[in-house]
Amino acid sequence: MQGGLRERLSALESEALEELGRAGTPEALEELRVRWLGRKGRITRELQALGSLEPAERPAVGEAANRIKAALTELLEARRESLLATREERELAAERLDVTLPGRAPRIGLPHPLASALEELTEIFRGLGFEVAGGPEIETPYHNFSALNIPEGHPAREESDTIFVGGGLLLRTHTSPVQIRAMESRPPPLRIIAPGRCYRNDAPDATHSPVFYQIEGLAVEEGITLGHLKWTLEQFARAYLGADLALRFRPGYFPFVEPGAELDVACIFCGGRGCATGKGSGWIEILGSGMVHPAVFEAVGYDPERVSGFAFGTGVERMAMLKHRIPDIRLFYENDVRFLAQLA
Ligand code: 2NM
Repeated sequence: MQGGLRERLSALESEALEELGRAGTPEALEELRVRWLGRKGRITRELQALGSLEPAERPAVGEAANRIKAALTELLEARRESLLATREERELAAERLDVTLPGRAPRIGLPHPLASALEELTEIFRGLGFEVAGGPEIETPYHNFSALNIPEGHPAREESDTIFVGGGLLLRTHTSPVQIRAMESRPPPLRIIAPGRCYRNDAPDATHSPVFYQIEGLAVEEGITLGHLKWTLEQFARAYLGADLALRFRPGYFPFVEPGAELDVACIFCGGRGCATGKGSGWIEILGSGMVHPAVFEAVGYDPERVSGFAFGTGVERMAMLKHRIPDIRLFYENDVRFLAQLA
């Protein structure tokens, strides 16, 4: 009987050791522990069988059983730790981040060339003492035409040039109505520019776009002269296009000014020798201007006997095209990223 128990214990030990070697996960190992060393485990049950032994045999067999139990416990613990370590290593390897890997560079947006031109032009006029004014893009014919001394039936009112939106309203064809509204709402002196979007019923081509930007300017106070206008325009043109520019100031007609004048620059393409851009003249018109017509002052309630003023208007695309040698106004509105990035 005694020998039988010892042998069974030793066989159980080999069996347990073999199973232990096969357990591949901490969970499988825990199952083994319960099966072998738990309260109803096989080793535990063998130890309970000690009670049926001769009292003299119990110590030796008990000692052997306890040694096996201790050895198994120790082995289980060691194996568990090694399995846990292996698992953690595998998990860490799977989650590994290479923090030295370069990030994906975000694509940075760029200001649109028109936005840049608008800002640059605006800053020049700010530096000359002008404030920025704004107003609606949908206008009344009164503010867009009548108050500007453009009577009904005038060719500038042609349906073919103006986009009407119904309700007797239209899309402003210039930013002059902003100046009219400014004069209506405050007394002189006034020194403002009106940058903004304008609309005309034009078919698009290299120099026309149905949507375009203008900057207009207006200075009103006692004693304003054509000399002030000429000086202001020269400062502006040199600041934007270059200090050593050849300029030409010549008469021109607009219903809302008297006298009216236009400013030309020597053609950047042919240097003034004459080419298609300047229609052979060697000069390119960059803006219209003049002394505000007394009829305009009367329309807004200013006294033309007391104040005088100058006004001017220029196309933002046109100015940017000249400065950057852009051949076609439609490039501003097609949003070809190659063009946009090249100009930014
Ligand atoms: C131009 C040319 C000449 C102009 C006049 C006014 C106002 F409202 F004061 F009468 N604003 N803008 C003006 C004058 C605009 O653009 C070519």
